[in-house]
Amino acid sequence: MVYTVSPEVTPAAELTSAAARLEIMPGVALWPGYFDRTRQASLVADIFSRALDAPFYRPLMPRTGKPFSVEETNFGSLGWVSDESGYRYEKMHPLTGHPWPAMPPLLERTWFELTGCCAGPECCLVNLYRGRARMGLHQDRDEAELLAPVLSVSLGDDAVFRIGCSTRRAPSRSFVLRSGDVVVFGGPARLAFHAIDRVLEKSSCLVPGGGRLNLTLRRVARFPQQEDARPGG
Ligand code: MD6
Ligand code: FE
Repeated sequence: MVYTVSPEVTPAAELTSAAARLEIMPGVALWPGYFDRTRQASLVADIFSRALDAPFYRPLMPRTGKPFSVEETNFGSLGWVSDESGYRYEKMHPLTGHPWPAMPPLLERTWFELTGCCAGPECCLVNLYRGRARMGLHQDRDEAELLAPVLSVSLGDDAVFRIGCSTRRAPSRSFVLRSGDVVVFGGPARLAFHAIDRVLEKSSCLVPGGGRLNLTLRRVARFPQQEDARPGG
C-alpha cells in the first residue's frame, strides 16, 4: 500500500489559526502554529489537570537503568513505558498502578483530522522538558501497526528537532518546533531516527514552571481489517 499524508485534509477553521501544511521530507508533514495561543493554553491546563492522577516521572533506560532527562506520563488506554527490562506499552501507570487518564478529546479530534486514519490512537505519550532535558536519537517502533503515522504536538519552549532516515548514521536535518506546531510522520518516514537535540530555554512562557511539553499520539494495535481504517482510507 502506498502511504500519503493526505493533502486534501484541511483543519477545521475553529480549531486553528493557520492551515498551512509543509512537507519537510517524504512522509513528514508540519503544520506550523496549528493550535492558536488560546488552544495552546487550554491544552496545557488540560494536561496538568489530567496529570494530577498520573504524575510525571522519569523513566529508566533499558539495560543501564539511567533515568531519562525528560519526565513522562501518558493518556489513553495504553501508555509507553521504559525501564531496565525494555520499552513497552502498559495499561497502568508504573508508580500509581492506576489506568492512565483518558486522551484529551481535542487531541483525538486532531488525529482524525490530520492523519486520515479511521482508527484512533490508544496512546498519548506526554514528554515534559525542564531545564536542559533532551531526547536522544530514537525510532518509534514499539507499535504493531506501522501503517499508522505518529502525530506530535509541541507546546511551550522552542526545540531543535532532528530527523534522519531509518538507519542511525544516515544524514539528518534539523528544524525548530514551536509552540502550537503539529508534526505527522509516517509512510517512508515512519521508522526514521529522530531526536530533540535541545530546547531553547525561556523562549516561551506557556508552560507553568517553564519548559516544553510534547504530546506524541500513536496507534499501537493493528488496524481493524477494513481497508478504510487505514491512513487516507
Ligand atoms: C519531542 N518527539 O518532540 C519528541 N516521535 O519531544 C518525538 O519523539 C516524536 O515528534 C515521533 C513522531 C513525532 C515526534
Ligand atoms: Fe519519537
